[in-house]
Amino acid sequence: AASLAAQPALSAEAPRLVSQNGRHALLVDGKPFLILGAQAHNSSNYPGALQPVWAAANDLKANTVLMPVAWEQVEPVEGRFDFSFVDTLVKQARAQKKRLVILWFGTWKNTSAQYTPEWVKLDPKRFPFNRDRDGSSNYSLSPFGAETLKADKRAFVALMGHLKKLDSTERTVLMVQVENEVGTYGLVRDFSPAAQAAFEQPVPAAVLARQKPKAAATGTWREVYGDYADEYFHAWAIARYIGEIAAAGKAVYDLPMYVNNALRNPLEQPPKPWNKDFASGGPTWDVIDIYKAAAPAVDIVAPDIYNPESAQVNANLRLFGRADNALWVPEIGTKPAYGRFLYAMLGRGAIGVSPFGIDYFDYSNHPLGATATDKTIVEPFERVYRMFAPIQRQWAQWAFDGKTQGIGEGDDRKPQQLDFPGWSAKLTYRLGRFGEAAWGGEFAKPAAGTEEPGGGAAIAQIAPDEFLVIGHRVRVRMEPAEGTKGMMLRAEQGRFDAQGRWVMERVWNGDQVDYGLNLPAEPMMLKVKMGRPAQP
Ligand code: N0T
Repeated sequence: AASLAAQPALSAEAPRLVSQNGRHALLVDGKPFLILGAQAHNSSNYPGALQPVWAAANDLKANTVLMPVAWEQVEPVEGRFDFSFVDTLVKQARAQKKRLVILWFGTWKNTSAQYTPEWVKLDPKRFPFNRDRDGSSNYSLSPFGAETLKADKRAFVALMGHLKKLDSTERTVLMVQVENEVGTYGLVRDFSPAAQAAFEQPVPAAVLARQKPKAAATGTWREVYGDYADEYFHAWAIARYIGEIAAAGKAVYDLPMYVNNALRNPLEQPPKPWNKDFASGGPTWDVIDIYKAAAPAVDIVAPDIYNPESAQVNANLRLFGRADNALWVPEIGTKPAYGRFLYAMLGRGAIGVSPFGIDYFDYSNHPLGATATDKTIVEPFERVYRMFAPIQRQWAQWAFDGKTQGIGEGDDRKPQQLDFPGWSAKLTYRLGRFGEAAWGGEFAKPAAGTEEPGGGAAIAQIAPDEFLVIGHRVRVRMEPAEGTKGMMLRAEQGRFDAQGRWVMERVWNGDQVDYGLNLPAEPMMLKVKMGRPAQP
């Protein structure tokens, strides 16, 4: 007993990412965890700014807050570190029963150097910017700045060392984002002498090895990639830079790490060579393999979703959710139209989601986000979080096991279908009580409140013939898979209690099932039992 007492407190297992059969889970305390996130505004990383962040995160029913930690704030004087904000943040997060994702705003924040300390900003000789073709200096720091890399890495390592000291027992911090929306707007790559020399080297074998379809040639970037060479090279240079920082940080404290992406148009297929239409060198979907090759310490490339067109959202979820890349959406705009896509993300097995700007700071993120700054900004997201919060761990496990699917209403308002082994879910939107209403007149009118697309559903196959249906503003019909016979036996409206047991509130029948399961404006949870008749 004496020797036991002398031992330090047992550390909880560090959060880590695991994969099976092309699906992913973030293990926290050894079990899949679903990040129901809330990202604070960019300038809320000061102790006095935290109260409106917790208030909004609580209203949202978020379990995790995504918060920047800025290089300028932790190392205002070179070599002297101040992590007092991190201490306050972690302490308050614990009191609020929230987990954290830390966003490292270092060399690049939305591609710019604005979050670097003054001693970096004021010394371009030591911390060089990208150069244009004519030698003129660009606004974005060069990934070939050896001193910049060294200094950013040192600060990041200090941050990770501090987190290790602070959090190895409680594991309040789940993941770390390294830099923010990197790349360069308006310039395809660095043309400094150091960059040019690297550009004329052969493409590294690790990059070629990941190229699909297999690269036709070996040689310089231009020889292998032609018109795409400049963008791919810049992606490689930035990825290598971030990868080195992430690896050094992990060596000190091994947490999952990711980068986020200001997206290029995902519907442009095949992608055209860069034409000033996105931040070149950022982790856009077409260069995920380059990032994987150049930055193996970066676990996830994540999309920041600020275009609410349903075709764009769905394409991005498809392109970023891969067998080698867990789906994780660290930013989605706060406009109400985005709310329904949470069903698509959680149904597709995302390890988590987070609207951006969940914070009652008096700053409106219109037009990327909501116009409001009050409680109404959380409502479209709370509506969905409310349903998942009580079953978050269970949902993450079902998703990891490949049992979940989900979708948000399309801008075309058309019916959708989700296929499961043995059964299909048919989703229709905007319908009055009788659905397709062959009768016309009043019967054919869309249901009130469906003027804009806003519905969606996520469904888990919790047993071979049993489904959990969560959704709002959608009509769901469960049907036997094409060519098979079967029927719905029972639909229970209910919820899960704190122990994870299903509590039935009523059985839906008659009008409530004859035309499909009409999920109303406020979401509902239904447990649906299907069955197949015996051969007569
Ligand atoms: C995001 C956020 C924050 C369709 C914008 C989005 C956050 C950063 N940047 O509020 O600054 O830190 O990651 C860029 C969106 C590009 C425009 C897309 C137009």
